Amino acid sequence: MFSVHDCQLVDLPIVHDKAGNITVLENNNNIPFNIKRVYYLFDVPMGSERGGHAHYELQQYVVAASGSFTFILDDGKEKKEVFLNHPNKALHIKPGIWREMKDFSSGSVCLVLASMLYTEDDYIRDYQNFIKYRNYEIQ
Ligand code: T46
Repeated sequence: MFSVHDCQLVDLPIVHDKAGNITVLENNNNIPFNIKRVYYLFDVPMGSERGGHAHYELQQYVVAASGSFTFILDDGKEKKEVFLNHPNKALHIKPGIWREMKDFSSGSVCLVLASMLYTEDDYIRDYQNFIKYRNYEIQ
């Protein structure tokens, strides 16, 4: 079982050019899992809150491709806030971590690289069930 301390910001490589920068992420190279799915959140109205769930198995790299937002991570014992505001950083979210997202700036894009295809079976959407799951695993 992972804690919020296992979910760290990772520096992403940048190919600098005076005409602009490129960041490249490749399976089995600079990503610690196989990317099975890519999705992104956009047009998030200011003041919206998203998330409110954990995943049993899914790992993610989350990048503020544009703008900024805040993730609140929770392992059932501790919480940690992570502010993302630059495409050169990824937040690596390990399995079994509850997350909330807030403070989306205007025009922000939240890009997610995910280790699994979408399945609702991988979600824990009820916080009490999440706490039960974490406590059961900790024993
Ligand atoms: C996370 C943040 C950053 C799909 O049909 N396929 C998908 O791949 C996804 C991610 C979602 N959906 C559907 C399922 C729900 O009806 O889109 C709806 C919203 O999905 P979800 O509740 O996952 O949305 P968010 O923005 O709360 O969370 C998602 C990720 O699931 C989550 O792990 O970290 O984006």
